[in-house]
Amino acid sequence: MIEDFAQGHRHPDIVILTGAGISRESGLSTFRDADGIWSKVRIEDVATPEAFARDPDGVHAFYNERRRGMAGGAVAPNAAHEALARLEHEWPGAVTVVTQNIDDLHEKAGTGNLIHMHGEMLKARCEDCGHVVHWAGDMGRGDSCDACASIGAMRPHVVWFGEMPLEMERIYGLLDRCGLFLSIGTSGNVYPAAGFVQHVRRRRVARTVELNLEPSEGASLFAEAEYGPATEIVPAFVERLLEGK
Ligand code: BJW
Repeated sequence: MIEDFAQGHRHPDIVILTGAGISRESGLSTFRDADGIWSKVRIEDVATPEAFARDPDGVHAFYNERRRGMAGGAVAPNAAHEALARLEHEWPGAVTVVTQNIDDLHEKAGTGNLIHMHGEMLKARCEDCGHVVHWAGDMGRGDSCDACASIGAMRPHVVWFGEMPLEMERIYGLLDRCGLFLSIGTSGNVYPAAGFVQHVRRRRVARTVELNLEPSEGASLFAEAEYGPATEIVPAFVERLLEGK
């Protein structure tokens, strides 16, 4: 670490990468845990552009069911989301949450400085013209685009395997400037997010911390780690950070 801290930058910019584990205690499934989404459906059937081209109805059905579970406000942010929103508001430096999650729990908790690198469940995108629009109901092949009127081209605004995650240039810019990189509730299986810690470590000036239920795939790459449920370890970590400990 931590030259940033040691050199007197007591409140360096913070980048926080979050994954499905932070929303688990709000009732949303993770992907790779024993009861996770990928234990019930195959990635190749629902989370690739090829799957959507082959079976749009099947892919729409998968996302419609998950969207129904989230729309209507039944899913609420938990203490971990709330602690990160508090950090953003109370930390004197910049705090940015880069989430792999497509749920809206960070924004519901009050996080404003937020990048959804894998897209958002409650948005649709037109494959023909790229128009992105809020979408809370079911989506299907009969839907048309508000902007170009194309029918059948609306798709979930999410990033599937083989597609480029969103806002990567901005994210790497933030990683290049941060003095603390926190990774919360992610298994470290999916790139490029899984490579962020190595990117930050190359600079040798930033503190890297993993907060997860158990050691992730890339746990050994972090200088520090704490393990336990997000609703316990994230608020405690934020509290210590704000107290300067
Ligand atoms: C708790 C907890 C509690 C539980 N408290 N913690 C070889 C072949 C093919 C492709 C590749 C390849 N090698 C690399 C790639 C690239 C590929 C990739 O990474 N594949 C790997 C599988 C190897 N990546 C991509 O394709 C990405 N794009 C890309 O690389 O573009 C570049 C490019 C493009 C084109 C040409 C050339 C280059 C895109 C990846 C898109 C991922 N999309 C998904 C679906 C999004 C929509 C949806 O939700 O349906 O994103 S997959 C899924 O995984 C989702 C998640 O965001 C992502 C990460 O999962 P996450 O969040 O880590 O969840 P889990 O379940 O894995 O882990 C949960 C963790 O929480 C666990 O550790 C638990 O212990 C913990 N936990 N309860 C705290 N209470």
